[in-house]
This record gives sequence, C-alpha cells and structure tokens, in this order.
Amino acid sequence: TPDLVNCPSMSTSDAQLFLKFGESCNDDVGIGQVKLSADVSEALSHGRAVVALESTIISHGMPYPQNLETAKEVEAIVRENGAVPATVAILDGVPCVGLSAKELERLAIMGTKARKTARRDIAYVLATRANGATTVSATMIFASMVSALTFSLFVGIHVFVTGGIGGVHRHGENTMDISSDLTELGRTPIAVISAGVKSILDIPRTLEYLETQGVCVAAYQTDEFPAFFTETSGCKEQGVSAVTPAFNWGHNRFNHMIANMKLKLGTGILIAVPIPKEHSASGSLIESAIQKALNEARDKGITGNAETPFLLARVNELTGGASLSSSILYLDSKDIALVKNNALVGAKIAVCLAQMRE
Ligand code: PSU
Ligand code: MN
Repeated sequence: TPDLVNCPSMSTSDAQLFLKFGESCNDDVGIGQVKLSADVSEALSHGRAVVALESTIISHGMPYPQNLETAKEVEAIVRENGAVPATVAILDGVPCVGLSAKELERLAIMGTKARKTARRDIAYVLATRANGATTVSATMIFASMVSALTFSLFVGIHVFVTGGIGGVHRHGENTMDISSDLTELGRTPIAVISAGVKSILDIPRTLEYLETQGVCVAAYQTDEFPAFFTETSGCKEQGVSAVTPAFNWGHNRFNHMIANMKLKLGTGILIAVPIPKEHSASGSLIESAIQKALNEARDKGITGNAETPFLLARVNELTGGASLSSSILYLDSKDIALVKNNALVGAKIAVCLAQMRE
C-alpha cells in the first residue's frame, strides 16, 4: 500500500504514489509530499471510508493528557462506525494524514508548542521543518489533496469532522477578523461536519460570508443553523437547508453533498449538527453565560481586541470554571460531547459515500 502521496497540485490526478512507512521516514519526505498513515493508505487503496480530523483542538484545545484521551476517543468512535480516522498534523515539516499512536501522543504532549497552522502558515511550517497543529482550513487542504489523487470520485477523504469552525468575529466589519476556515470552505472540496459556530462569534455574518464564498450550508435534520451550545440560532432564512441522515442516502442519492461532488463545484460544504438532546440543558447554561458576558461587554464598551479575552474570562467565571477549560473558542467538556456526536454522524456519511464508489 502507498504510504506517501506526491501532491504537486490539487488538480493533478496522476501524481505518483510512493511506498514509505513509519515515523522514522519523516526525513525522507520531500516538500510537496504528504505522508499517509498505514491505516489510511490501506483504507484508501481499498476504497474504504476515511474521516479527517483536525489537530488544533488537540494542541490548543485542552491540556495533556485530557487532549490525548479525547483524540483517541474520537478516533475510536470513527472506527466503531466503520470508517478510518485520519488526524492531520505537520510533524517535522511533514504533512501527515493519519497519525500513528506515537505521533498522536507526541503532538498531544507538544500542546501549544506546536504552531496553530492555518492556510497562511503551511509554507512556513514546512520550510522550517517545524511542527504544526492544523486548523480547519489547513486540515481541509491536506485531506482534499489526498482525494484529488484517488482513483474514483467517491474514494478519498470527503468528510472532515471537527467541533466548531472559526467564523466572522463580532465587530468583524471593523477588525476584518474573519477566520480563514470560511474562505477555505469556498475553495476546497470537502464536507466539514461541525456543531456550528459559537455565539461568541457573529453567526448571521458568518452565514453571509459563507454565501459570498459560495458554500453550501446544511444543517442535520433541520433547516435552522444551530448555535453550537443550543439547537437554535434564529438563523433560518439564510440559505440553510436540511440534510437527511446518512442512512437515507443509499435510497435517495439526490442530496447536497453528492450533487456538490458530482458537479465538481470545487467548494466545500458545511454540515452543522445540532447539539444532541441529552446535552441541551447544560448547553443552554453555557450559552446563557455567553450571552450575559456579551451584554456586559457591550455595556462596558469593550470591543475589538479586548473583547474576546474579556468574554473568555467572564464566561469562565460565570460557569464556575467547571464546564470550561482555558478558552470557549476551543474545546471544553461540552465540546467534547459535541465532537463525539459529530464523529458519529461524519463516519456514517463517509461510509455511505464509500459505498457509492464507481
Ligand atoms: N472554534 C471552536 N473550536 C475550535 C476552533 C475554533 O469552536 O477548536 C479552532 C479550529 O481549529 C478552527 C480554528 O479551525 O480554531 C479557527 O481559528 P481562527 O479563528 O484563528 O481562524
Ligand atoms: Mn482570526
């Protein structure tokens, strides 16, 4: 099975496949190449389902060893549901799609020493042979590079599971702080399964921006975009369409994702999965703390760069620190439940797509 994929450009479908295995081969991996884990290369060569996972939530989301435990649990859920997990990270300047147990542990221990790597950071991290934890944008890039090299439309990495994506920040109309996750969704063809966008961000403007980028936005079994910690965001009329559960797809191949892939629109698709019912009570508590902190920030005239740190600290206080770790922009205990639920949904979608291979 191929362990290295040569990726000169995403549109090259006849790039060479190399045979290389194990962590020790990092030194042999040239710039412009992507290393696949043995599991992932094996799954791809048999046309089986693979689900990409990001790594910023490991490095920057939680402290060690909680981050390692969570990452392993999320990978296990993907496996239990019939797909192979491909956690993406850059190790010693090598983009890795799928991490071995050792590599995953290394990244978890490294924590915030790994650079948070979005699209703009990739070239630097590769050039300096550094370690990078990939955000949603960088994870999309490497996962879809692999898809571009596979032998059939439905084989590859077409599904990527995360907790929450970045969005337009509040006051983004002044600060221009808009996550590169959104522009990536406009240019890289992979479905991103998330719980939506946190309400610390500007959800309506995030949806506006996704429209500008031509991104199909779907919500799982609802036509209202979820607000991460709650099922509703009030954003109903902003082009959000309901997608049916994956188990229905076999009977009805007319759905958003398949249409997007078959037409080769080249854009990503965002599938937002509402918080599961059993978590909605505690989700509401966090959400009301966020709303309270937002109101306080407004009353105190705290805006711009000062706002996010204020919100993070205040929400932490309001929830007694119990439900939140360092940052509500990243993972906390509630997010973990959401990521796990997304992993389940994402794996099912990936399995369904793999069954459609020609
Ligand atoms: N939002 C969350 N959880 C996260 C992130 C954002 O609710 O873990 C992480 C993801 O890796 C995402 C990145 O891709 O932060 C976006 O960062 P920025 O806003 O700097 O683009
Ligand atoms: Mn930003």
